[in-house]
Amino acid sequence: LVIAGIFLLLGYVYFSFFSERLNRCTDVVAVTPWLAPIVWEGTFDAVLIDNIYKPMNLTVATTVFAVGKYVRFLQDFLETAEKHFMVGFHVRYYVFTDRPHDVPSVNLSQGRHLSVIQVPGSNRWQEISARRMEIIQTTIERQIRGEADYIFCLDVDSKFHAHWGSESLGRLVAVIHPGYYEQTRDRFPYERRPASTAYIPMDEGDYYYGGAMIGGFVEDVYTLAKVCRTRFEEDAGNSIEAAWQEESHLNRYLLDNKPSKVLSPEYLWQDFKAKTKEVKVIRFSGVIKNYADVRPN
Ligand code: UD2
Repeated sequence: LVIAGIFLLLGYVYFSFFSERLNRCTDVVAVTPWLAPIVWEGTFDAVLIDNIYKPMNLTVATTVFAVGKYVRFLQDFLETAEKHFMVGFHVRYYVFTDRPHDVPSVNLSQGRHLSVIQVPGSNRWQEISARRMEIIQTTIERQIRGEADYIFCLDVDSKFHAHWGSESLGRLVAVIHPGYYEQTRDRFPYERRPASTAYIPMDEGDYYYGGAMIGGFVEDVYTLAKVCRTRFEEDAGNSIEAAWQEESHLNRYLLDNKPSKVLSPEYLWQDFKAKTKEVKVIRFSGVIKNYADVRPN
C-alpha cells in the first residue's frame, strides 16, 4: 500500500509538472501557417538562445524617431532599453529628430552607442509617421549598412519592461498588433480601397502587424522600407493616403513577403489595454499619450 501510495504521489507530481508546461506552450498558437515561429513567453529558452547568438559578435541597429514634441519620450525609451533591450549585445541607436539639442543624455552601457541624425519637422503627423520609411531607407544606404547586422525600427512613445533578447532576431521580423490578435481578418484595419497600393481584399491577410516595430537583417529591412516608401509615394501621386500610412503599406508588404519570425503582442502592448491571459510578460509597450498634446496638429 505504501509503495502504491508513493507511485500515486510521483504520478501526480509528474502529471502536474508536465501539464503545467503543456499549458504554457499550448494556450497560444506558436507557429504561423508558413512555419515561422510566433515568439511567446514559454516557447523559448532565453539563456540558451543568447548563448548561440552572443559569440557571433553582432551589432543591432535601433532606429527611433523623435520629431517635434515626441522628443519628450526619448528619455524613458532609452533608459528602459538600456535595462532590457538586447543586453550584452552591441547596440547602435539612431535617433532621428528635428530637435537635436533636446536629446537627453542617457548613460549607455559598454558596447552601446547613440547617433543623433537631424531630420526636418512637419506640421502633419501623418507625414512624420510615413516619412520614416524613406529616412530608414536612406540612412541604411548611407550609414547603417556598414555598422550593423540586424536592425529594429521602433516607436519612441514606448517603454521596455522586461527582457527583449536574441529570441527576436530573424531575417524579417514583424509583431502582431495588440489590438487585433484576437480578431478575424475581416476586422483588421487594412487599407480596403483598391486605388491604394496598400490594398488588401477582405478575404486575404495573415495577421495585423503593428507599425511600431519592424526588424530583421539590415538588407531585408532595407528592401521593405524602399518598397513601402515607393508605394507610399505612388499613392501620394494619385492623391491617396493609406488608412494607417506606413502601417498599411507594411501590412501589404508582409502579406507578400512573409516574415521569418513573428513576435507576439508581448513585444508590443499598449498601456491603456488591460493584460489578457495569453500575455505572460509585457516586454515593450506604447505609453498612454494625449494625441492633442503631442502631435503637431
Ligand atoms: C500607430 C502605430 C505606429 C504607426 C502609426 C501610423 C502601433 C502601436 N502604433 O501609432 O507605429 O504605424 O499608427 O499612423 O503599431 N512621430 C514623431 N513625431 C510626431 C508623430 C510621430 O516622432 O509628431 C514618430 C514617433 O516615433 C512615434 C511614431 O512616429 O512613435 C508613430 O506615430 P504615433 O505614435 O503618433 O502613431 P500611433 O500611436 O497612432
